Amino acid sequence: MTQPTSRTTAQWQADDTRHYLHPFTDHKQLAGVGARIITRAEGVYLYDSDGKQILDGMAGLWCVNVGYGRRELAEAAYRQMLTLPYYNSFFKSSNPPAIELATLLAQVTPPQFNRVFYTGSGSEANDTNVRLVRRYWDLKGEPSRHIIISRENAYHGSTMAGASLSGMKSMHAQGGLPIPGIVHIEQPYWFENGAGRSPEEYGLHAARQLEAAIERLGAGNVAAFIGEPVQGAGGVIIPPETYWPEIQRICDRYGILLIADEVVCGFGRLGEWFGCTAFGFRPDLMTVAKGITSGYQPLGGVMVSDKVAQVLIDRGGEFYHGYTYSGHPVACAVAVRNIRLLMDEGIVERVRTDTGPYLQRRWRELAAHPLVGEARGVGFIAALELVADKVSRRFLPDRGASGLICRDHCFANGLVMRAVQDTMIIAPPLVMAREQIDELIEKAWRCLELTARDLGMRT
Ligand code: PXG
Repeated sequence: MTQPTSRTTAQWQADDTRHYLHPFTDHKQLAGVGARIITRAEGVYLYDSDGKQILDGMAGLWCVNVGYGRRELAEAAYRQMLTLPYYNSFFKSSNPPAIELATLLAQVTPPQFNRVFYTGSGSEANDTNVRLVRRYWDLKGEPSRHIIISRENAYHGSTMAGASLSGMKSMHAQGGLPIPGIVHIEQPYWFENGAGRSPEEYGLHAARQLEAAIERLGAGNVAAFIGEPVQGAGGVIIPPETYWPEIQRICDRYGILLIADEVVCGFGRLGEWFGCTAFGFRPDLMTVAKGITSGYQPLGGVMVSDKVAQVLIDRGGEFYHGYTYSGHPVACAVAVRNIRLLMDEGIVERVRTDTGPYLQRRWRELAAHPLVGEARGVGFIAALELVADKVSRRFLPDRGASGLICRDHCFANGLVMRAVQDTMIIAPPLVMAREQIDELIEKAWRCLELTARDLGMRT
């Protein structure tokens, strides 16, 4: 069924331009072209206001893990809205879905995690992390430990603390960020920074930037290190195997807390429930959002390890932090149902053993294209580097332009594939089947051809 909606696309776009300020958008530019109006979705396909079908290679925005149109999630929300649409978790109150979800999260997360602090989003959860680690060190009697080390080109959200933890210069330039006490080190981006080193050597080199920063700042001033197991919004930066074990060693050596931002990697994206398991490290805190509800409801949280939670509990005193929607009953009821779907239907397992390896095998075929310098990925996340020269890994002269050309061809050809500069990225719904993976690869190849043609490259 692909019929258009009651209003025309032009009518939707006119009101959109008049009244809606979109996130991460050049508003002047958007007003000139009008937004793409997505009206409905089913499985792994989106439909726009002209009835056009688009294969969603980005799972919405890295979040619709179980795919679109799952009645079970709609029914869970409907039932919960009728029973208890809202109540707060302040003033010694709680509610059944929040408790049920907390219990389930303790089961599916690594063993050190038995407690969750709920938020409404990933950004809020990372703000919570900043408050929480500083509170932890205060209670431990080491208040000078307040600096949090993050990485260049990381993405941890768009609130004041989230954007500060993020390592994106364009974000910092707007609004005087980062806030004090946040320091950034090199990202483990072998393709761009690893020239002359093997991935293994480069992984150690990049991790040791953390050690150098701790030595420079003084270990007694450092509270925590935060990182995405695989950087998502930064361009699907997959660290070499040696990176995370070395980060773990350094955090242990200096006694600093390790925070895994699992907003993108969590709930199956890498073919494991969490990215830290895939890369073999053991965080003290873990940021979750997105896939926790498959995006059907806004919800985030911080998983708090026993080591950290015990200090809060034993020392006592109020932690002056929380949100109106912490533990929202409808969002939590949907998350419980979503996690059960992931478990009962073996969705994470399938990505690990079947569709993930298949996607990765087919994705690497794209490396044969003259425009592609590297095709990388793990589980259901992947990237292509568009380059001028495969051997020297030289990017095209107008950095970022070819990525946008390719992205526009993708949309026009019924595929959502995102561009981060000249890196093309995908993170499809975890339920994408083999035939749909074939469709994705075929469309991606065609769009690479069209991009190369526009760039005047011979293919
Ligand atoms: N951490 C990570 C790793 C994320 O990817 C957040 C935190 C913040 O979550 P909320 O729910 O506050 O958005 C994210 C969000 C992009 C893009 O362009 C990615 C995100 C958000 C917006 C755009 O890929 N990720």
